[in-house]
Amino acid sequence: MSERTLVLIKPDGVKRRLSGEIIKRLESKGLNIIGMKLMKVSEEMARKHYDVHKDKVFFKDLVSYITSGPIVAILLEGKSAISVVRTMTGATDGSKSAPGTIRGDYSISIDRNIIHASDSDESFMHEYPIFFSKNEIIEFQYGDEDLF
Ligand code: 3AN
Repeated sequence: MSERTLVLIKPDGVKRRLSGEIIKRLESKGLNIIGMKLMKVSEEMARKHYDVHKDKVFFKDLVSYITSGPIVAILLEGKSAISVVRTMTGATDGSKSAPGTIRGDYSISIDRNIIHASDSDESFMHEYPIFFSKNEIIEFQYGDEDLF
């Protein structure tokens, strides 16, 4: 079933010039980009995005990290997009995520783990309006759906 998901290439991913590599993997898998931009995250946006973690000890660090530099926000659409992208992302702790996953290949840390990806449709519905307005979502047919 076609789904949508949100990916954020976090400030460490952008600074390490991994954006192209990550976008390449997502596109090659067969996911369609329907929104994408380089942007700065305000403290208010960060607090809203990480709302579920507001009582955790690392909440303050999460907010300061995601606001520390530009991110690339990407909206994707495709078959089982949420679970497919989570599988490609790998476990939260980069030192434990499997080789072949994005974190497994590029991160060795739990708090500098390069990428965020929605973990459920509920999270996606909460998260995506923080980063995209309606007119930034481009709906079009790639026309190659039968190849995937
Ligand atoms: P994921 O990004 O894999 O869905 P979550 O939702 O459990 O992971 O956590 C959100 C973010 O909080 C993670 N991407 C990570 O950067 C950070 N985080 C999670 N657990 C810890 C922890 N124990 N210490 C520091 N940061 C953490």
